[in-house]
Amino acid sequence: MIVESLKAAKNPVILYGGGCVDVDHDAQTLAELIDAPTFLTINAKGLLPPSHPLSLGSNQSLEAGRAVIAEADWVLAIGTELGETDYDVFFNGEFKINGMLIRIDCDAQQLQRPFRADIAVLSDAQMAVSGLCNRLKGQSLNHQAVSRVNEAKQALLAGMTPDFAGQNALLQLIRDEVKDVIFVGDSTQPVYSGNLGFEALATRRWFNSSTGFGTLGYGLPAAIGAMIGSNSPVVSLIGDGGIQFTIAELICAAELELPLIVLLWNNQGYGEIRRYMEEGGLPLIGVNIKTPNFEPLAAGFGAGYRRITAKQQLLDALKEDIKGKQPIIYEVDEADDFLIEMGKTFTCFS
Ligand SMILES: Cc1ncc(C[n+]2csc(CCOP(=O)(O)OP(=O)(O)O)c2C)c(N)n1
Ligand SMILES: [Mg+2]
Repeated sequence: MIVESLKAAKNPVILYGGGCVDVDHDAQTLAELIDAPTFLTINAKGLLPPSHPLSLGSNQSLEAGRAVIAEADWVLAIGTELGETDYDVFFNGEFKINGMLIRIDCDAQQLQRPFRADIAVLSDAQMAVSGLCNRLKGQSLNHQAVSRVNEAKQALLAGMTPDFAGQNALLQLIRDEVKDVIFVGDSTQPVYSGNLGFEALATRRWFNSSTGFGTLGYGLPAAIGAMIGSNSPVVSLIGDGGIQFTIAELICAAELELPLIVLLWNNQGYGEIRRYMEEGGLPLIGVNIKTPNFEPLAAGFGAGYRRITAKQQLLDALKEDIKGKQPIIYEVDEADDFLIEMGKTFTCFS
């Protein structure tokens, strides 16, 4: 029934969620066999390579991404909760599925919320994806997906702000410099930007609490856990507000001699909340907080410290510090010129 529906479809799309994180190359094969624009939730980042011609990354909360989904006559959603933080992160209720919805999930209840499936399949993601690939092999479906994807990409690039581009360029630079790096983020601006624009090179490389309740302070202890659990280099992304919730955990990383990079995003306050207040014309209450001097604080916890102000300085520092034996804070100020400079050449999907 699913195969027949996809064959009859005019402009299907695929939504892969975190439930697909262990699906093999078939995830890519299925997108190609169906010839559908494909979105990845934040937890599914890395399932398709960044420059894959059918991938629209994790941009389903942005207008150009949403339009592709809203126009689709069939939506194939696999292992995704279709939750707000992935599909309606600006909470404006504008995410719409107008076509027929096929859902595949290993949780029966999830198949009907928050969007009711027209066709619901209770299954492990790998089994379902491989099964569909087998059924579709040899059938050349053509849905002009690449041109729909390219059109949406152009619109997404045109809508990019310098801040967004600068923050994503910073993340991409680190990704390309530190092999197999895992990012573990808090609720801070570069994480919000990266949730949309960052392209992971493999799954399980991009974690943060913003996909759930977004508790401040998560990003530091979770990064320590990721480092212990994976033996990979880890960069914690955390703000000057959020780090104050759990900064004492630094001494744990020092005790374990973990060369954890803590990228401390400094904007002298609860920046994202301040922005909401400014945009809403509200009085700024409780967001311009006093933040500590992080250099002596780091030293007190047995951690290193660098104030990062240039691209080359960051690259040199990373080379040295990931081989080190202590956690280290890299303080970056949101107003640093090098970010805007890097953003000028940033293109998503690479
Ligand atoms: C425990 C907790 N309190 C409040 C919030 C609401 N909140 C989300 S982001 C944010 C601002 C965090 O500031 P900072 O860590 O400096 O990051 P920035 O937004 O400035 O980049 C706040 C207060 C939250 N997520 N968790
Ligand atoms: Mg801040």
